[in-house]
Amino acid sequence: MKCYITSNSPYARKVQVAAHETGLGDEVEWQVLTREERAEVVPDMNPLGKVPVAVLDAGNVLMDSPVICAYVDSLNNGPKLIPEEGSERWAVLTLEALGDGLGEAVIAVALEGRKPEDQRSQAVIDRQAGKMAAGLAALDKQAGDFNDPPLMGEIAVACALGYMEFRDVAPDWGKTYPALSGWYAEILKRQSFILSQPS
Ligand SMILES: N[C@@H](CCC(=O)N[C@@H](CS)C(=O)NCC(=O)O)C(=O)O
Repeated sequence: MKCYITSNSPYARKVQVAAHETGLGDEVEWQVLTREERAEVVPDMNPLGKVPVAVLDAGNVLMDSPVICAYVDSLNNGPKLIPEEGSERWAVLTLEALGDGLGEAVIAVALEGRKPEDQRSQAVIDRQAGKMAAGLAALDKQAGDFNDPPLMGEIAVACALGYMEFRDVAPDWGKTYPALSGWYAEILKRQSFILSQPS
């Protein structure tokens, strides 16, 4: 399997972490693209032009990080990152969706904030920052119950937080959300996160 990623996408990082956590990191051929290469290469595989996108050995394309991560987990013979059944499965997928949604809000705040002042919409920033804060508050309450070792939900949350720190959109967030921040400091020590740091 070939997986197209960029070096700082939180969604691409999810796939990297999932592959490393399941021992499959070396089985994937990682294609790290620049933004320009992404614009050139990715639309032929994913019409939305987004990474991550994966091409399987048989040639079929998988897109969207939840799909690619679920595929990686399907190849995994060890403990699953996504439980195969029961309420745990839906809890993990729901936490993954919350992590992904937090990432979307963070990206929206960062992109809007980078626009020249006369083109920037404070209403957009406030709306997305509100979602970000609500997501962080909900996660801070749940952090004490997070799975250890992490499953797919925790991986998505940590990748979103990693991007939030990388773009510095919520300086000092750890003071407001101490449980989440303490948990995040620990998960960053895992090899899978060290190997996939945004750059
Ligand atoms: N829902 C998608 C989101 C992927 C996504 O937003 N990727 C961004 C990078 S973080 C991207 O490639 N954006 C390029 C663009 O929108 O043109 C997933 O989970 O994979």
